[in-house]
Amino acid sequence: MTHRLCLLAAAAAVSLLGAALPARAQVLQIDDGTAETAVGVTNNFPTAAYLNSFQTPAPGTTVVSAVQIAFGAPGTTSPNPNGLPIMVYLWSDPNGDGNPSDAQVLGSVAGVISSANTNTFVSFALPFSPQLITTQNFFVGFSFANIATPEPAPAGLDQTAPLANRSFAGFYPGTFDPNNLGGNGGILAPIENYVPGNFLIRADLAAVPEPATVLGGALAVGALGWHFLRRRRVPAGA
Ligand SMILES: [Ca+2]
Ligand SMILES: [Ca+2]
Repeated sequence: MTHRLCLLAAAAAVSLLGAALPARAQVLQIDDGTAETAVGVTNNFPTAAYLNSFQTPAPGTTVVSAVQIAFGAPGTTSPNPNGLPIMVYLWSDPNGDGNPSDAQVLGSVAGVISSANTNTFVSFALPFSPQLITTQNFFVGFSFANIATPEPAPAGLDQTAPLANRSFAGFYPGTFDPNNLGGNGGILAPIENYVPGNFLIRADLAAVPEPATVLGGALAVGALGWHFLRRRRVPAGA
């Protein structure tokens, strides 16, 4: 009976530790939430891709569940891009160097630009599977085919404290191939080659159990078990 109670107490301790250290979703971002400017497409390169590079927190475990994008920038003089179609992508980074010239599409979802020029993040859930990231880095972003003149500027850019080699833009003259960002007859480069900043494009990571929870539970079981054995060895009346 005592043994059973002890096991129940251990289970309760694990449960409490689990509650104290819950698995939490995480958002990866390289922007401060406000865009100071926005970029569009260049002449004769009607399709553009805008993407951010992120280091994978735990390759083989990290799962990207959604991409958040804030379009445009407050005060921009470019035409409002609301309602225009985009494709949202999650890419792997096969050689793990953080540069998307070799990026391969893990999945994509069609979307529409909304809430432009307001620093409002729009979430695009990734319905495909898997969104598991096994490479050291990965990319999230969107492509946009311009059909208007003057050109809208859908990609919001945070210029407050820009990080180099984290935001990239590709411009393509013909059919866009998201599995060939470094070729395709286009130009792929860090955005600071044109204007410094980082895109307001974020990655939502799905919750995974935190190692501390598992370790804490194991320690709790071990401590209670040791306590139980110690009590058993103490002579009655001592
Ligand atoms: Ca800013
Ligand atoms: Ca690469």
